[in-house]
Amino acid sequence: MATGTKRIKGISITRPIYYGNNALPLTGKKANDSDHTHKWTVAVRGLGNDDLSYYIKKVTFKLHETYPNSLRTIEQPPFELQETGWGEFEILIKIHFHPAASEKPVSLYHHLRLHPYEDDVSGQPWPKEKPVTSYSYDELVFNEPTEAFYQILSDNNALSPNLPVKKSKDSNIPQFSVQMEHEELDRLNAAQREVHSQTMALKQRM
Ligand code: SLL
Repeated sequence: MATGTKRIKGISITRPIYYGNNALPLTGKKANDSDHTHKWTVAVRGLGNDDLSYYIKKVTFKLHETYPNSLRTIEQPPFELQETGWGEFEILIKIHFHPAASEKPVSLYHHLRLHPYEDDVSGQPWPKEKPVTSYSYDELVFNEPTEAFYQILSDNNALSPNLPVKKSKDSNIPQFSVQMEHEELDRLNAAQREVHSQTMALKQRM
């Protein structure tokens, strides 16, 4: 067996990623020349925009069949794809890892989002010039990595995920952060208290 292909027992490594899209309405000449209404970018990104190419070899994006050459391959960072179009659809994102990892590609599904489904946080209708963003945060888990892959990850100081502490003010980038996790937890706790108090009130009435 070649060196580095041995797997390290009992270890698992996690890498954080964002995947999703930004979209803006098309304006001017471009909008008039075709039935396309939006320009959008679908991307796989690291935290704080770090270059993921030390462990990701390529990313493929499978678009709707209405697109010419609907299987697009991005072999260099940033692993993103810009397009224009008229409709929302599901994109199959496949992440292929560095050969030393001996890992199967990971498939992720992203629903391309072009339209704001809600008002702006200010309660105002969504401003036209504000990009619509839809990103998911996930952690890739590598169980029993090969020695070579472990080496690559540790050389890049990447053995544990590090979610940003605060939410970013830039609405173009994903907003996942420790702060957001805490806010979500607060909302869940509040909902749980509400359910409890309604249950108690109902019980009393009965
Ligand atoms: C819908 N089920 O009807 C979806 C399909 C497909 C979007 C959306 C094609 C662009 C092109 C395009 O925007 N397809 O013609 O190159 O909403």
